[in-house]
Amino acid sequence: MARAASIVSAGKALAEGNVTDQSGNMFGDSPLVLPVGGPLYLQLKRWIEDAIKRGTIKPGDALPSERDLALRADVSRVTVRKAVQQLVQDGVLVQRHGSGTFVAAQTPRVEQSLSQLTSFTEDMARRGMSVRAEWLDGGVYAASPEETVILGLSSGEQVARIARLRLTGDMPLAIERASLSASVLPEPAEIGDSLYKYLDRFGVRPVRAIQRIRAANIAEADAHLLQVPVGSAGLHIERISYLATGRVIELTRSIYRGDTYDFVAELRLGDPSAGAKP
Ligand code: 16G
Repeated sequence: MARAASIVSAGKALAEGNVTDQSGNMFGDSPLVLPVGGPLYLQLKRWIEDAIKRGTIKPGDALPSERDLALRADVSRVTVRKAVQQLVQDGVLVQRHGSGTFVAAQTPRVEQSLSQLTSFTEDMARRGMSVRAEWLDGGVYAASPEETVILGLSSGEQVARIARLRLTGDMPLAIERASLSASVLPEPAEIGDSLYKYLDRFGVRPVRAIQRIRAANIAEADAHLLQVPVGSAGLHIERISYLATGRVIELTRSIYRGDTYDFVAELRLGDPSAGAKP
């Protein structure tokens, strides 16, 4: 009986958008009132998602233990585990070994114009966001046949390769793998924080680029670096950049997190006959 009464009062609190108890504990001590409809684990998943949306549970907050949640939601521990697993897969919750399950940090959405040839550093600075790079690889190598063709290298010419994880604060946003002729960049480590700043210094900053974007499911190694679940949505971007002379200066292939980036292009009414074959 007592339990039925507390469910009613929790339901009233939920309807009023307040699920914290008087002690200020984010989950309170009262039973969770799950939304109706669908399998139990999805009801619990929706309850947790709603609590995050309302701000009742905030990024970084720890989730109560599986046992606690099962008791409070009046469901089995298997149901709790299933709901939590799905939320971890969706990137809503993160599990840290030995310390529990937490609400994931909120990912900022970044809008990037597709009509400006800017660098990662400039894009972030314009938004007032911090930027840093973690080096994954950097060195001078024998060029692959593909690099030789795209970069227009003469036979036997070497390439400088730079692979970097790009982050804002602690949040990884993209992995960029660039190849340039080693004659342009003989010491890859010398680029410092920004490749384009380095190229600018030597008068070889690109003035034009062709960028190809396609959807990609992020594979295991990259997912690990980007701190997203394996197979989550990403954008594979290839940028081939040119000097004013028409020479290709850069071939960069990147994986951007799909949950953080919006690429935006301004479209204008064009001449419908342009591009039509005679
Ligand atoms: C951008 C470019 C990348 C370029 C980098 C230089 C895209 C998809 N890629 O991220 O091709 O190498 O900027 O940035 O926009 P940095 O000067 O900060 O090193």
